[in-house]
Amino acid sequence: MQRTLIIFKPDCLQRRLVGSILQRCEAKGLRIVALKLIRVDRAMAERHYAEHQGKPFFEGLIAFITSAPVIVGVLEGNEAIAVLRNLLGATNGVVAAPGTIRGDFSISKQNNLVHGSDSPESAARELALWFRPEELVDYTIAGEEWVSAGS
Ligand code: IDP
Ligand code: MG
Repeated sequence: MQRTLIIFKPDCLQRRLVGSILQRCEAKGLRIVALKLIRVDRAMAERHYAEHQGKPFFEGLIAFITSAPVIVGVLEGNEAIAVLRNLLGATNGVVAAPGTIRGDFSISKQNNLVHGSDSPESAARELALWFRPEELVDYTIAGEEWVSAGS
């Protein structure tokens, strides 16, 4: 089992798409380990997007992610990091494949609705950045073997 960070970005909440997108994640077989609604401050945004510091879109990205509340969460499942990235589709909503979240709901490079960790290293860094260990909830979920057996 693997864990990945998900952020429902401000456009996702403003467009009332959180439920539709979380539904796709749950239907796929990912389960919620943590979830919280927060307003991101500039320092947190800069830490999360540190790898993009200096890029032309950086300032706009920080302004966007701090502009309105987000929902940040942790999802768990077989190959959760790659599974979520595949559900999201390409970064740019203009070219993201239909059937993916960005392909179906986004037509922007920046306002692409959802963040997902891009590697095990990123997931570990991002989980530690956004959540205290006690916020990650362990529990059993009915029927899990029907979803995840045989991985
Ligand atoms: P990712 O979210 O698919 O991993 P990254 O390249 O890590 O994409 O970029 C982080 C975020 O920065 C993107 O999700 C998007 O919101 C924004 N972004 C990336 N490239 C551009 C761009 O060229 N113009 C505007 N915003 C961008
Ligand atoms: Mg990225």
